[in-house]
Formats: sequence, structure tokens, C-alpha cells
Amino acid sequence: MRVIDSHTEGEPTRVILSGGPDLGTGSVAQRAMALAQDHAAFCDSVVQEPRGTAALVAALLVPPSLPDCAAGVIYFNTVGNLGMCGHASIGTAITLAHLGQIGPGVHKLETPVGVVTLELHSEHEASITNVESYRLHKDVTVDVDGLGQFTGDIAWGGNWFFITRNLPCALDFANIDQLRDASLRIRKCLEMQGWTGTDSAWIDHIVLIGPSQNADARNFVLCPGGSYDRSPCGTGTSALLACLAADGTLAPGTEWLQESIIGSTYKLQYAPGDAGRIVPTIRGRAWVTAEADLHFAPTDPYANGIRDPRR
Ligand code: PYC
Repeated sequence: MRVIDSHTEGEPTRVILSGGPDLGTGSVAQRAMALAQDHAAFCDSVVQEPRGTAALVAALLVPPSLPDCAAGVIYFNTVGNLGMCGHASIGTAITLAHLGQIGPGVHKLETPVGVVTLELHSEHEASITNVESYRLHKDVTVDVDGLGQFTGDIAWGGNWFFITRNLPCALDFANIDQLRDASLRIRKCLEMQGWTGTDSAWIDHIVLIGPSQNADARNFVLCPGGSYDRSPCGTGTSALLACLAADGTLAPGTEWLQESIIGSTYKLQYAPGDAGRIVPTIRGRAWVTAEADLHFAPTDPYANGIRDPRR
């Protein structure tokens, strides 16, 4: 299996160039469903240890079903498919440019949740115009045993997010274990109280948002597998912008600088979408870190990876 690894503002992506399963024909959304239903062992082999890690998002390149798209892409992590992924889309753009498959300018990518637009600015910098993002619920409160109340919004940015400004401790990289633990407990409470996205979707990402000395805000983002986003999270910040737009506190076209828990940043802005939704654009940098062939020896007991039984 031929892969190219990169990181986007610190968060890793693995683009799969060849060696993926036959997913038949149909839209990228239909093929993403086939991947999740029929090829869990393949996904595990790429992203679980010992070849992967919980922070890794894989981007399986597939032929697009839409004629105006440069590629189709299905994102998955150690838990399953992601609808969209901002950092991995930037990583994919930089990887396609590294391969000489796209040049400077605008290109379309077909994802399971809709078409996103890539704009390649340079060898290491790209913008993604995301799918329409929106807030579903405002001011949802959960009571976390021993930690108190967390009030936040449930919003869509290509994945589902609970976004709260109630912080269990300072948004400091040194507090990563405490931030992660609190976010896992907030997510559990949301589940227990029956909060979901539309169509009963699991709210699998938690965003803790607070002040920054260098940007408009700093965040900690819990990802589905329990790892945290090293980048400022493209889909999470898209969801945040949808909330700011709904509150009337960020105007269309105004730049928003979002800092991650490790200090990396994205520049974002949005245009109005349909029915109060927004169309966010995320700008960030990525670097290729490896070009590799993954090997799966028949004698390797962990050829399909090590799946954490708690997830
Ligand atoms: O950048 O959208 C993102 C993302 C989601 C999960 C990890 N990164």
C-alpha cells in the first residue's frame, strides 16, 4: 500500500494512493458507507498502531463521481469514517501538489458530506472552502460529576461538535491530560442525556474554547478516538464560526485567527450560505513527512492493527 504522510499545523494525515479496497461505483458518500461496513480491517491496518496512531486521519483517494472534481476522498480515523476533515483536506492538497497532480489555483474535492474547494497558495499552504456549517442547538447544559456545569452549542462543520467556553482549567498544553479527561466526561454526559446531531448522529468532537494571547481564540479539540487535535481543527472552527455568525458576533468576510492547543493557527472567514448557514474557508499550512509503502506480512499477528477494546 503506497501512502504519503504529512502534518497540517501539527496534526497528521496519511493519504492512501494505492492498495485500497474495491468500493464499487457510486457517489463518494456511497463508497464511504461501503468502506465503513465492509472494510474495517483495512481501515484498522492503516490507522491503528503499530502503523498508525489515534491522532492520525487517513485520506483514501478514490475516483470522483462528479466530473468537475479533481479527486474523491474518504477520511477515517481509529474509530471510523469522518464526514469531512479540515486538516486532512489541507494535507491532501499539499500531497497532491507534492505529487504534481494539482498546481496553484482552485480544485474541487468530492467528500462524503459534499464538495469542498481547495485553493493551493504555495507548496505548503492551502485554503479549503468547507461544506455549509450551522448551529443546531444553542446553550445546551450538561452537569459533569465533580466538574460542574458546561454550557455550549451543538454545531455542524462537516462533523458534529459541542463547543463550550466553560473551561475545566487553563487552555495550556501542559494541562492536556486534564483537558482530555474533562472533554471525555462532557461527551459521555451529552450521550447519556440523549443529545445528538441531526439524524441521531453522535456528537463525537468536543471543543473547549478560550482566550488567546496571539489569536482571536485558542482551543482544545477532543477527537472521536480520544486523542486531541494538534491543529486548530478545520471542521471544529467551521462549527464555531457558524455559532458566531448565528450570534451576530462575526460578520461575513471578517478574518478569524484560531489557535490550537499546541499554538499552531488557521485563518478562517465565512460567506453566508442558505437558510442562515455559513460557508467557511480555512487557511493553513502542511508539510509532507514521509513517502512509504506499508507492509502486511502474512505472519504478522498485528497486520490489521491493534484495536483499542474501549472504543
Ligand atoms: O481538521 O477538521 C479537522 C479535524 C477533525 C478531526 C481532526 N481534525
